[in-house]
Amino acid sequence: MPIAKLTTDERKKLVEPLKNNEWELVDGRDAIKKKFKFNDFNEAFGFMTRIALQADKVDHHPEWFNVSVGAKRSQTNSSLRLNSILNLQVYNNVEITLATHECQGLSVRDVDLANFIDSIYKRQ
Ligand code: HBI
Repeated sequence: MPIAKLTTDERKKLVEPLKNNEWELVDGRDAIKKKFKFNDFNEAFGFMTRIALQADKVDHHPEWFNVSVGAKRSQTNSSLRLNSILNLQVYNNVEITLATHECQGLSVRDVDLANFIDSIYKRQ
């Protein structure tokens, strides 16, 4: 059975609660995204590992970036150097986008994975 895009009613019931929990709709695409923050890379990667194991189990995969909060392109070289000296450039942020390629939009698989992700996230 091919997977179906969520209906309007399903979006009200299933996506609205996620939006109240910091998930956002992605511009120009039927997908949801959320940023997660951790104390350090170790915690961020531990979180990603648990999601990766679940993704493998349910055969549904996130699009994600593991980024550093202090390493923006707009920063000057000297402030990037300072970050590295002070060890502030830790890859402690994870940005996750969920969508279902098969139906080219949001499906119940994204809702399930988002709820799993929220259930293991320990807010800093
Ligand atoms: N992950 N996000 C996402 N969307 C999919 O449609 C998807 C997936 N992981 C695996 C998967 N589909 C497989 O079912 C197909 O690639 C065969």
